[in-house]
This record gives sequence, C-alpha cells and structure tokens, in this order.
Amino acid sequence: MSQRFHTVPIKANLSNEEFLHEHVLASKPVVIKGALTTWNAMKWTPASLKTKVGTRPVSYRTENGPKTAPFGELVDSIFSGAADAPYLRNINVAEQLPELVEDITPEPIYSRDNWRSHALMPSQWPVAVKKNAYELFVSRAAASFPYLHIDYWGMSGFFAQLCGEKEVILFPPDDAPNLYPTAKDPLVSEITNFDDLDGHRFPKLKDARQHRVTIGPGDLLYNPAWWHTTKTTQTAITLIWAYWNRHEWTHLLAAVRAVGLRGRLLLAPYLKFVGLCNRYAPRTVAA
Ligand SMILES: O=C(O)CCC(=O)C(=O)O
Repeated sequence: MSQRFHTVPIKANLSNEEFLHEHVLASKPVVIKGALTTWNAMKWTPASLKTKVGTRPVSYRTENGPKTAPFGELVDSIFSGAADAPYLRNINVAEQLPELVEDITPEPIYSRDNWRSHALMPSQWPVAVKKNAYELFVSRAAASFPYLHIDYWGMSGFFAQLCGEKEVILFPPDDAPNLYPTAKDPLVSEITNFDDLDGHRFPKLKDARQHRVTIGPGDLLYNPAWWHTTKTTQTAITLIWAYWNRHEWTHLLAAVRAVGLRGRLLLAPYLKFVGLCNRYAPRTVAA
C-alpha cells in the first residue's frame, strides 16, 4: 500500500498563548524547539547516568513479566545495541530514579497549566494514573514501541526527547474506525507494522491520516490525545508525561463515566468538581 504522510509542525519561539490556542484547543500536535534548554537532563550520557544512578535497581516490563536490574546494566545493554536489550518504558522517575528529578526541572512553560498536577487531584487513582508521573523510556536503535494506541481517559501528553532520535507516528482520534482497534482493548490497534502496511487485511487504513515526525535532542512533542506509536532511529531517551486541561476534561469525564458504575458514581462527579475549580481558579495564562 502506498503511504503518504502528513507532517507535524515544528516551531521555535512558540508563545504559550499560541500553544494553547493553536495546539491544545485545536487538538493539533506540535514539536516545540528550545523548551528544554535549561534541563540538566540535556547533558545526560550513558556514563553520567551510570555515575548518578547506575546502581539503582529498576523494575521494568518485559514480554515475560516484570524484571528488575541495576539501571547502569540496563543502560549498557541498550546503548550497546544488543538485540535482546529491553525497551525500558514507563519508568517513574520520582519513584525509581529520584536523583534524576532535579535534572528534569523546571517544568516547561507549556505544561505549567497542567490540571493533572492540581492540588485537588488525588495522588492515588483506581487505575494506573499517577499524579505528577514523569516516565522515562530508553530504547535501542531500530526498536519499535510494541503497539499503536491512544492513551486512556483522553489524556494528552508531552514527549521530551533527551537523547537520540525517534520517529513518532500519529493519527487523529476520529480515525479510530480506520485503525482497527482490538476487540480486547479499544485503545490498542491490531496494526503493528507501519513500514509495510497490509492493505488487504486493513483496507480502511488508507483513509486514516497518518502523521510522522522525527524528534531529536531538545525537542518537546505535544500529542493532543492522538493515536500514537514510535520507532527509535538512534538509541533514545525520552521523558513522557500526561497533560490534562480544559480541552481534555470533557473527554476525560466521558471516559470515566464509561468505565462503569464506580466511574459514574464516584469519579465523574469528583472530576466535574475539580474541572470547575480549575476553570474558575486564577490562571497565569488564558486557556
Ligand atoms: O516513546 C515511546 O516509546 C512511546 C511511548 C508511548 O507511546 C506512551 O507512553 O504512550
């Protein structure tokens, strides 16, 4: 199947106003240049990470269940390009590598108005949403994220590329009918190979608007709750965190109500309350 990709705009000197109006409220992804220049994390190397947190045991997911190993060993294996190197994903920095937190502050201006970090938001959730979780992904060149998916509860996200490069493949949420969500999990697609699309098995895919963008060191990608997956092109370290604002709140409430009785009775009214508090709280930037 022939593949035509849409592009994602790449912007430098983006004001927070423009970000909110042209990307958050318009639900359009963007790669922002220059948002991470003050982070010490931009100077991370395998050697500096090993000096700082090499002996910290890190629990990570594998196809055969969770495993634990010293972070330094994992970094060595991934940066050596070993075919059996793990794809480290969703490593909660504050919990597993707390010494690195100082290197990923201050929060970029684009994410400061994140309702997810609001004081009224619970720190524990009935599903795996962690308040203020900044998650590390470390992957060797040529590794692919295992599936195309859309994050639960309509969450948007930031991808801060700290080291190496990865290609991010994105589709708008209303392309879902063309993306073959699995019967087991409607947030995950059946399609796994985006280099050689199977037009016989997935004929509707040709109608989906595939966007591609490569992010490199210092780039901050905003994903406005679109379907996404990645291919690492150069051994990569990426920090990812969720973002909820007024734009996401309606989707979030709808998703929570759909979870069932508990969501309808408990979480939905509570989130409605948090949403109202945020809407009328003093704001630094009009959203
Ligand atoms: O950078 C990656 O490996 C992709 C991560 C991702 O898709 C996610 O966290 O939802």
